[in-house]
Amino acid sequence: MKITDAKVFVTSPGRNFVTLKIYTDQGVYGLGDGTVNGRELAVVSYLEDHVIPCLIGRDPQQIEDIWQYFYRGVYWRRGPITMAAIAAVDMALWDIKGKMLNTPVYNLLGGKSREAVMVYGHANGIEISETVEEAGRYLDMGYQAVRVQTGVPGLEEVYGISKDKLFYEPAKKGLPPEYRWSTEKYLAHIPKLFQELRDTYGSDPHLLHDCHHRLTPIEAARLGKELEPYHLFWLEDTVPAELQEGFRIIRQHTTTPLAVGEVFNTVWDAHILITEQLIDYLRMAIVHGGGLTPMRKIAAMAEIYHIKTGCHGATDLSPVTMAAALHFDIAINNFGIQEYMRHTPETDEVFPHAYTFSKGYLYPGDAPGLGIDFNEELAAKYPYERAYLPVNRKMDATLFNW
Ligand code: GCO
Ligand code: MG
Repeated sequence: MKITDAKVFVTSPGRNFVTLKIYTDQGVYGLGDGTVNGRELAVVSYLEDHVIPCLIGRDPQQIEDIWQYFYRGVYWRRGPITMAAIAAVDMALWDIKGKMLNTPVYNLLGGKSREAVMVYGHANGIEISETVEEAGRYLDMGYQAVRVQTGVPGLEEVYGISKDKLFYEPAKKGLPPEYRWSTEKYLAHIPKLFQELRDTYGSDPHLLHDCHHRLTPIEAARLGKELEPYHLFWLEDTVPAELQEGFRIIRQHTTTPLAVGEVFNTVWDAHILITEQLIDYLRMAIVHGGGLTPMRKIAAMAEIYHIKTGCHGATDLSPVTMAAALHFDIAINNFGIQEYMRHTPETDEVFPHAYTFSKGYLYPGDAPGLGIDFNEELAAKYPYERAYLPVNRKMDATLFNW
C-alpha cells in the first residue's frame, strides 16, 4: 500500500482550521487536524513544504515508523508547529488503517474500556449569578461536569468569558486585542463563585475551573486551599506551564486536584509532573501532542503514576481532533474526562462526524476509522481569515500571560 498524495486545506467556518487529507493507492483517504490557534499558516507551510514531499510513496500502514521519521528523524524536534503537523499525519494514518480494516480506531487501540466518554461543558457569565444560571443550563442538558468561568469586578475582559454561550471562541479577527489583568481582584472573587454554585446545585455536579496560567505557585496554592471546601473536579492551568517544578509548591499546600497540559507538545513537558505525581489530570490534546501514537505512550506512562487524562477540547481543536480524542478516551483505562466546547453548526457541517452527544457523554460512533469526513466544497466557501488570541497586560501595562 502506498501514499499517493496529501493536501492541506484551510477553512474558516467561524474560525480557522487546518486539515490534512492523505490519499492512498487503495482509494482510501485519511483525515488529520493540524490547527494551531493564531499560527495556522505556519503548520500549512510545515506540512506542504517539508512533510508532504517525504510522505509520498510511503506505506501508510507503518504508522510508528512514519511518526518516528518525522519526529526522531528530524534534528529540530518538538514545538507546537512541528507536533501539530506530525499529529495531522498521524491521525490521518490511523483513520486510513481503521478504514482499511473496516473497524473504528478505538478497536485498534485495545477496544472500548467504557461505554461512553464523560465530557465537561464551559459555562461563563459576566456576573456570578449569570455564570451560575449558565452552569444550570448545562446541567439541564445532562452534563455531569461543568467548567465555570466568571467576570471579575474591575476587569473589563476576562479570558473564558464571552457573549456567546455554547460556542466560546477567544480568537479575534484582525490584530490581537489587548486586555488588562489583576491577580488580586481575581483571587478575591473566585471563591464566591464556587460558594454560590454549591449553594445552588449541591455537591453532585463536577465543577472545574481554568486559571489560564496566570498565577505564581504560591498564589495557586492559596486558591487551591480556598477552594477545597467546594471539592473541585480540577483546577486547571494554575501557573505558566514551562516550569514543571512550580507544581511542587502547589502540591505541598492543597488537596484540590490539579490539571495542566493544553500547551504541552511532548512527554518532555510533563515527565516531572507525571513521575513526581504533581498533577491529577494531563490535558494534552491529540493535535498538539503529536497525534495518537505518542499520546498512547504518554497515557500509559501517566497510568502508572495514578494520573488520568483530560484532553483539551476547545473550539480551536477541529472535529477531526475531537473524533481522534474520543477513540483514545474510550480505549484507555486512565481516562478522566474530555473537554467538549461544542463547535458551531457551520463547523459541524464542514466536518460531518459519527460522534454524538447524549446526556453529558460523547459517543465516538462505530464508523470505520475516525468516523469523520470533510466537505471540501463547503469548506471552500469559508476562506482563511487572520485571527489572533488576545494579549494580556497587568493593570500598569506590564505584559503578562494570556
Ligand atoms: C481551554 C482553553 C482554551 C484556550 C484556547 C487557545 O481550556 O479550553 O484554555 O479556551 O484558551 O484553546 O487556543
Ligand atoms: Mg484551558
